[in-house]
Amino acid sequence: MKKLNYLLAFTLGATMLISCGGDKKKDNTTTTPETQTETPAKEENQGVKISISGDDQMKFNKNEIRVPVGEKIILTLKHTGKMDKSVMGHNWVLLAQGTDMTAFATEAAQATATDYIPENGKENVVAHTKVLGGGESDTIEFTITEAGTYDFLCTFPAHFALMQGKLIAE
Ligand SMILES: [Cu+2]
Repeated sequence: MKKLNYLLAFTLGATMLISCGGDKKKDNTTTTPETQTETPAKEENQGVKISISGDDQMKFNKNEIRVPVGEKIILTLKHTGKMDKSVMGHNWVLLAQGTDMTAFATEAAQATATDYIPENGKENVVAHTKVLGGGESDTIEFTITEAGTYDFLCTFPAHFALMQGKLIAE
């Protein structure tokens, strides 16, 4: 009888252990819906995708871009032309509000060693892509923290007069 009690106690103990393990598994399954509800939030965090292109006619396909303030912007610049970047290079440069665009572009056009982003004036650059030739593309990420209107331009020499526009963050 004592042996039987011992066996019973042992069995009970083992069952409890198993049920404890089962509880842990249950805990895991209850966290699954939480991770599922996190998924849409992650999608929001993936950012707002913007695309803009430049061509062999020295033009952007957009002169106005609207973005939400405080959200990650994923911007892709595509050069839809065929010309080499040494003759028809394009980049997309976003300037801080209040920047003198003509002065900046003049400085940038001479900055051949730094991909047309001038050392003197780069503090005015909010975001920029690299310079692209025909068929190439570049994607950058940035966040605008202050609502307002920002100038964007291509800083390849002599392009900004035709290749510029406004980014409106709201
Ligand atoms: Cu250009």
